[in-house]
Amino acid sequence: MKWTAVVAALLVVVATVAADDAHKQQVVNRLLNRITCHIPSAYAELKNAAETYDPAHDDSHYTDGGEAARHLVQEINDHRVLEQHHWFSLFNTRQREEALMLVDVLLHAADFATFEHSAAYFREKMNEGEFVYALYVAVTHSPLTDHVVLPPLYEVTPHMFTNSEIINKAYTAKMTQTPGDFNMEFTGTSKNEEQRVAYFGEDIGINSHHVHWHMDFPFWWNGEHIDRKGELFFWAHHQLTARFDAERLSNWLSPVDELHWDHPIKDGFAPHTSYKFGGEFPTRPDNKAFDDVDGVARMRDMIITESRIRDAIAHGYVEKEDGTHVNIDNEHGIDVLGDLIESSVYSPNAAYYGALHNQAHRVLGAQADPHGKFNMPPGVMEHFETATRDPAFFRLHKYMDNIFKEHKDKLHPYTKEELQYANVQITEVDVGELSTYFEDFPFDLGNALDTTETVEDVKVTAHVSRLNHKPFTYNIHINANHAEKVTVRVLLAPKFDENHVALDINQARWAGIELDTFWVDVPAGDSVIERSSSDSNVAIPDRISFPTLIHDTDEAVANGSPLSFETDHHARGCGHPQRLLLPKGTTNGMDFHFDVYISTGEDSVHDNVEDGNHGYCGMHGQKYPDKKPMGFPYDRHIPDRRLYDGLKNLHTQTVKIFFREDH
Ligand SMILES: [Cu+2]
Repeated sequence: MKWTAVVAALLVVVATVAADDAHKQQVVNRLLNRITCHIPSAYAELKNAAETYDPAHDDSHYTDGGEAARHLVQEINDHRVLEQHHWFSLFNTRQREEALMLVDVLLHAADFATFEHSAAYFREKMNEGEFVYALYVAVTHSPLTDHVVLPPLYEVTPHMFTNSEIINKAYTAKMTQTPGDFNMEFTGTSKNEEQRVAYFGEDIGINSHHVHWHMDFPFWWNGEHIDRKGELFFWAHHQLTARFDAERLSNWLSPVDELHWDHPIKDGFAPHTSYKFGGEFPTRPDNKAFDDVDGVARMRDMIITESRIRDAIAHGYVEKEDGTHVNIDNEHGIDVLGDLIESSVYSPNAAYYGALHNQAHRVLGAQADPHGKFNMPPGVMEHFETATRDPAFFRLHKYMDNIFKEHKDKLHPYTKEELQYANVQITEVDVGELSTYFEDFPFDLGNALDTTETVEDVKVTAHVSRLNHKPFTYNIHINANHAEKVTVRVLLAPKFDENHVALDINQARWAGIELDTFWVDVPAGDSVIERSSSDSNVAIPDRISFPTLIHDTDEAVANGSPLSFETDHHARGCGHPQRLLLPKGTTNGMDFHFDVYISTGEDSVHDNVEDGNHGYCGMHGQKYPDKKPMGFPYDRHIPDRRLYDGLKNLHTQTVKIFFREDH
């Protein structure tokens, strides 16, 4: 073949792949658009599949011979599945089973056409909540949909991310055919001090990160092994907790206290949020004493579960079902404990150690109607989308975080040999201005509303105030004895508590926020490592809005051109929102430790790690890129700070974060 022919052939391949991606994107958009309405006739292929496809007799198109599809079809025919127009909660055992049946079907589709036709078919027959969950999980994990960008959930199921007042206004707008843009307030009033940090717990980006984290790392996952899943459960939630405390300190509030099963739950919560179907989310008053929850757990079960886990930590081993022991007094212990506490399918002994985290979410969610007397739907704590709104979420996670800390504090402190890295000396780190501000963010409410082919849609949006920061850079000046790849870890930690008492090194290290971890080749001699906030490996950029996604995809499909957005960059929804990289700080400047720690590049698992969101979310389908424990070198007790003070490869300084009222 002549080179021109080769190039032409390659171009055809590239164009086909691009067209293929655009087509897949369009299918996923259409499956999720107007999720509570039937597939419209304008989506001819999907509508046709929904009506004529027969998943129970298509064995050759599924990698399991069609077993999962036949099973689900049988359940539907036997009228065993949850009706449509009903709430769905992943923590409801039967509802979860049904959603997972669909995940099973989709993940066994041998080709995309089967994926598409199965999804269309079951979309019309299953509960909408179950369908959305299953489709999101399947798109996240299926190799057939590698480049598909999932639309932001806050625009697919807006009810779960906004409040009833906004939804009511949206309905009125549609009824009166008047476009509207409504200002979404945070719940509660300033009489409630917790409201000062509602901008964080109710941030739709945080909610979105949290729900995606649990889709990337489902507790029920029994497919291909996910690396360090238990440790990531610890780390992602530890970071959420530490970040929440930094926001609290920025607002003159004390760090969050942990939950106690035998004390009343100090803060109540009135969600002001409604299900699309199922009425209002239940409200919990202040100082509610815990009640046993019928069919879920008694409070003494929770206390027993906790003490079994803490016994394991004290013993330094977990007892497996067969009576053998797994030693946890080592750097892998945290991974085992994460699996145990959540608990996931990876738990070595769920019968004995229970499911502390999942049960706690259910128990907290049901406190408004613990005996089912009032037929209340699940509480906000029973959905990953809504859980962080409730101050009880952070109390619960502080409680579990302290259990993890008990284990970490038992491990031997790092030695000088483990911490030092003779090759590099950090001479100086200059950090640009760190400042934050609030801005308005609009999102689309179209999917909150029912639609018919006869009534015109009107544009309905909400806007919400959200925290952002000015982009910043920092330069790390180093001197290296020889050229080598190095690991750079950047941490931020509050310097003072709410009474302006300085945190000691052990308090500060546990309150630390991972800003970035990255690898870079350094030359021998003096050099400067330049890094910018937008490079951070813990954060993701804003999601592409659903209307834009639909518009750009339809255009690409119509023109046979590639998608205009970078699918790889936007494919994952897991990741701390980039704009929340910095805590709010204060008007006069709030003091933080800004630490840079450099160690050998041998800490890296992969030869090459592209910048992304691996810090809190790992690398999809690959090993976590950092060999060291998450949080290293501050994850263990520090008996004597002089050891850290003497390290040439650690640079620590105080910086200020300014909150700008008028930016
Ligand atoms: Cu979570």
